[in-house]
Amino acid sequence: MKQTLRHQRTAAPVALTGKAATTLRPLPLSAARVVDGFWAERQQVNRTAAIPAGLRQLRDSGALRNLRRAAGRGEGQYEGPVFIDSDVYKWLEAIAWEQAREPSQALAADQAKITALVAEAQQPDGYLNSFVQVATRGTARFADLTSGHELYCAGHLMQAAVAQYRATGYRELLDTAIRFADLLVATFGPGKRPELDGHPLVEMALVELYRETGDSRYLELARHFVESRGDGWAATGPDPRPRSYYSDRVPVRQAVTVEGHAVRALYLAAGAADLAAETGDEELLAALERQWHAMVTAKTYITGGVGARWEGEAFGDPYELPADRAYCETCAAIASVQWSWRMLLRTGDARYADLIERTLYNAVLPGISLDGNAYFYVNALQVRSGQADDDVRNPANGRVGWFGVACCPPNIMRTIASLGSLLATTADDGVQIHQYATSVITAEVASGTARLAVATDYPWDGRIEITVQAAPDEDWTLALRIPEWCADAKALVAGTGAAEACQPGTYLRLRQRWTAGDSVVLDLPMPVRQTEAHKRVDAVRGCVAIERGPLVYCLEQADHPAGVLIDDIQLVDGDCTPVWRPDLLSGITAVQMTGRTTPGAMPLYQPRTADDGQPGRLARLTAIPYFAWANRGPAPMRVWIPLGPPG
Ligand code: FUB
Ligand code: ZN
Repeated sequence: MKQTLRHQRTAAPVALTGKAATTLRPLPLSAARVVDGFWAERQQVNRTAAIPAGLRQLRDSGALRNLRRAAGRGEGQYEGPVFIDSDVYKWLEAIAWEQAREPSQALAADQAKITALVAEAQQPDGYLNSFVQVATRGTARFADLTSGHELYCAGHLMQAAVAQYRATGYRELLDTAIRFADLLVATFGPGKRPELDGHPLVEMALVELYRETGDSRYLELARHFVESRGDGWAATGPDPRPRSYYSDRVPVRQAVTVEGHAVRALYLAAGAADLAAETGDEELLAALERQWHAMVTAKTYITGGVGARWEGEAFGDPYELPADRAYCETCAAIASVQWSWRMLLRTGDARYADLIERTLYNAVLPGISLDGNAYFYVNALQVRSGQADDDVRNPANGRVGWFGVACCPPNIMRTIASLGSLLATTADDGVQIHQYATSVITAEVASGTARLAVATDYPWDGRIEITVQAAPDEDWTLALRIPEWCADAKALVAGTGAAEACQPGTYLRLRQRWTAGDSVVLDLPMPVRQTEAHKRVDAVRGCVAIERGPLVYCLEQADHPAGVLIDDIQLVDGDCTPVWRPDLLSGITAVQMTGRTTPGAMPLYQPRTADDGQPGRLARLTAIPYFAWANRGPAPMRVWIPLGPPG
């Protein structure tokens, strides 16, 4: 297998062309390496537990058997949902990014075997979809674009192929993807078939394939798919849910908010952002900024999770953010990160990096167990005692090893494997650090190369030390994100003795001629915060959420005795003390607080009383990071805690 620098230079999910109108440029994984600490542990679990288990699940679920059947060498009926091929592609993408981080013969062998199987399943004209080839014997090709997911699967194939090529230089999957993309170019677009896939994703993938190959037909097809949305061409098939479900009610340029199926909406937005970057389209960018703002100000959970409704896995109305019936699909959080990343590259605006941070820690990471073997599809913010049903997605039932519809697990795998790409960027004036992790960042600045070592215990501690290991002999700017949650950040540039003023939600820009050995210490104090929601979020009125640093906390029954039911608990305003607990949940900072149990049984309804009657007993409460919940079996949990009378 070839490994060349040419490929590694672009080894990240987004690699722009020279023409892209962005403010920032992404770094490849080889130049933004997480080397220790919190995210390194997660990447290790992803590599050693989640990804190998994922391969077993691809075998057990029938995903690989389907491809073998499509290749004409397997017996039996098609298995699983129509889009099961996409599980294989997302898993292939994950192992590609893993190899960019650290090549391995075992991963390379799995990659070669499954890549060959995918190529073998492809038809001579480039078509590839195991459901259509096996279940309909090829008769239903592009026959149900509304719900058939053929272009969605094609998009995941393209993303995996680009990843594999960028990470390893191995191009068999890329050639397979190009053959399919060429068939799509010949089939869809102006003067050809006008329909759209009911599930966006191919837009983002086509732009990335254009970026990799330079073939502008892929960019043009992406443009067509983005611009035709809203004309009603997605919802023409036999499953016509409301057009908003398919992101096909309003043209992207005219939309003022996000609506409908959350994953669909956000993959489309990410693809449109890619298009806006590569074409320099300011009007499209402005529309996306408007929609992103509407999402963040009225349709996003405190965790960064999105998609409030189970019905249609959809965004709700503004402020419709129930904690207990929150849907918050893990894939929707990942799509949100993908969209924000593209907006950040385009604009350089810190608010996108802030949302990425919030979402990664509190909406993506909760989707996978600490041991990497079990998942959540739905990420509710409250589970009550006695709540359970037969829906495998319901978090009240606990985490599960895989799902019949398994979009989320391999999506998490590829996201964690490629996480380094979100850490930092370059621009004409220097390097920008967006996410804090113990890492080594190498970037071209001015007329040379800068190498930075970042050391931190983030997210548990806000001290971040950045040491310059190499730098060109010229002035350049080191930009450090000051998180929106951090009111009292301080930065000290060693040698100058002067503390720099830091404004939350912006970048601190330090411009000078850096030399090897220079260092900056950024101190982001992390007092425990009590956060309340906008009054229109009726579901949590009178409640607070506990936050510390970038983490959202929750109460889980496992940390409380039976007499302290967290369903009934009220928070007594007072001290909230962070405590490092190496013994708990692989090591976390817990938050100790005082609460009050609500007394006795009460009828469902009763005449309003002037007070709460007898005050309940005082109780010690322990809050844990929300991402770590449900690692001790299913249990009641709540993020939002009602405020009670003072202690
Ligand atoms: O339709 C493919 C995937 O299945 C969607 O992205 C998820 O929301 C789930 O419905
Ligand atoms: Zn999913």
